[in-house]
Amino acid sequence: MKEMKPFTTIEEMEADTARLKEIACELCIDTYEDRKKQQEPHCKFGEDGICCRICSMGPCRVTPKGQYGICGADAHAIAGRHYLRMAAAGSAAHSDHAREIAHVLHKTNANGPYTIKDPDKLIANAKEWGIETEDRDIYDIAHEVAEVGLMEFGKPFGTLRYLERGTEERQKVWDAEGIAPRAIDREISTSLHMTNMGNTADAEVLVRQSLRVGMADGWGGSMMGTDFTDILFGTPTVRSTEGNLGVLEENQVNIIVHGHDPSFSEMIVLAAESKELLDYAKSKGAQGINIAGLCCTANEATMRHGVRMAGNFLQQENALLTGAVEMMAVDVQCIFPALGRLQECFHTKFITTSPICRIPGSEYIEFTADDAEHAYEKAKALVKSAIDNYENRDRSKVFIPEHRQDATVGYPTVQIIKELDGVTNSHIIDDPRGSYKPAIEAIKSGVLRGAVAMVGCNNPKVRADYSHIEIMKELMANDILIVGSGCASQAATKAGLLRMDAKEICGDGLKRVCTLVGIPPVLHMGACVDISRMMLLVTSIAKDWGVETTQLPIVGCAPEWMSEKAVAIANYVVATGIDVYLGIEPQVKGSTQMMELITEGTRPICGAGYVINKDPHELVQSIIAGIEKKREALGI
Ligand code: SF4
Ligand code: MSK
Repeated sequence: MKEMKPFTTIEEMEADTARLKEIACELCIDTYEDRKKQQEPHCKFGEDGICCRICSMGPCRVTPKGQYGICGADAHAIAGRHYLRMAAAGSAAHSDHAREIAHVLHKTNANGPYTIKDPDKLIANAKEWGIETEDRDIYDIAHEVAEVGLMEFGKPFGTLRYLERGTEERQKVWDAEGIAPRAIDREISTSLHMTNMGNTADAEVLVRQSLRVGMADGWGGSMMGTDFTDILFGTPTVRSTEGNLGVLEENQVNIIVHGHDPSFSEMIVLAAESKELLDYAKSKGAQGINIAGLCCTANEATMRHGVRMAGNFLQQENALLTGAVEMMAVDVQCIFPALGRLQECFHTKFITTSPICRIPGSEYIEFTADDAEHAYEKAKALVKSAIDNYENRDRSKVFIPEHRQDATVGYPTVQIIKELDGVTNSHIIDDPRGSYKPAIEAIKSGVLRGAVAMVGCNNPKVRADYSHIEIMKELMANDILIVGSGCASQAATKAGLLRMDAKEICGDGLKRVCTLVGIPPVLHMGACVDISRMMLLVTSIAKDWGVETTQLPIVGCAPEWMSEKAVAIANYVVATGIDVYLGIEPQVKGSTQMMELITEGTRPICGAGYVINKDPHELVQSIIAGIEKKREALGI
């Protein structure tokens, strides 16, 4: 029998980081670990969410001698307002990303550079929105879909169109509880208004608006971002790739794309594939051009092109510290400003491309939808400049860690349905969506106990990737299928859990399903914006099963989250009726009422809430117990 390739352990990953950290020390440059130490201990008021600087009478802090801010706001109001502002900022980030994609869709034309890669999805979206499709040019349809989509950001009346994709029961809950979002920008703006000085001080109301602004993300901006990205660049399909810093190549021009918005990285990938630039790279002594991704841009590019993933959030400095990167080109979100100083120690060109993300120390070359027609030419110029930079690489400074793992990626909902429908080979041919019934049968029979959406970032408050990997392994051993996105799925990639043979460490049931269907036990579903795909997956399963989303043995887990986007996500997942297990405490601990509201207080509103535990081993046990409780309630 062929020997199984070893998984990469957390200790091996940490040894790579330690070696790269030594390089940083030799160069007298700090990394996040140093800066974390310098920040410790964290400000207790900030950590507990009871410091307010919303107006210039403050900052006000809640202390034993001062229970109220100058205006009279108590700890619950202060923590609640801070929490809502986080959710609103997260929703703004995802949704503004989607808005840019909508503008790119509006700029498509048959001559490129942006074209329509998934016309079926475009037509389905057009029909859903009542847009005429018969006998129309595909680009006319695309432009109208983009316009209608853009109206979702600011329409004066009604609620978001995508809410109709929810189950009937969810739609009733959202309406009855006043958490059905109106226009996306309206919810973000309302949240900022409510938390402006002299407005809402009632924590319960602030939490309810957090659900609503989260919904504006998950069932608005993120969902649109995902759909329009598929229309533009193709709905992902299953692909083989590799992950971890070992994907950087000793003898090739290494270009890293980093961030979230794929409209820019798509052009870089296409440019790097051109014969002209490949020949040029060879003329400069390189064996090829190696594009690798970081964070969610990596997830987007790998799902559509098989681009290899250099790593997740806390690996961005490590990537530069290898000394082997000719260019790091970033778009938006999750980009350390530290990269601007770090690149000065190497030959690496650090390129920022979005007016949303300008960083000192970078070279700014703007890519926006406004100038879409020149995007490919600009990408070619960037790739050429990376090639020119290859000769400047100082080989005495290069250390590329050897760890890299095979991975199978690319499981959006359509792909999952296709794969899982094969569990019993009982395709329901009269259902155009396909059917989740075989997968449901697997859950009902107990072959699979349930499913967990593993999502979220890294956070130096906990050991990098440790919680992700420990939790996933335990879930796999307990026959719980995992769908992953964002940096969580890259943690799985680096460990080797996206390999087909990762089924060998699963329980018998999950192993059988993986073998029968030919899937890895962790299904890579994309970027953090793609968690909206998971909402549709859960909705479809609930519909096919004939139960409510709250009843399903399916939960979300973000053990290492850090971004405000994660707060928006957690809110829309809860509002969709799915419990969320968190390994990092939201900064509201200074308010007992807020802690109660986010863990229990949302349950009477939407049937779900948070479970928070910093210990990953305890957290995973509570996930398993939660899933088993749902199974018991369903009588399965
Ligand atoms: Fe202080 Fe109230 Fe102003 Fe906040 S809003 S800084 S609690 S006075
Ligand atoms: S990149 S939001 S660190 S998942 Fe999406 Fe990763 Fe979190 Fe950024």
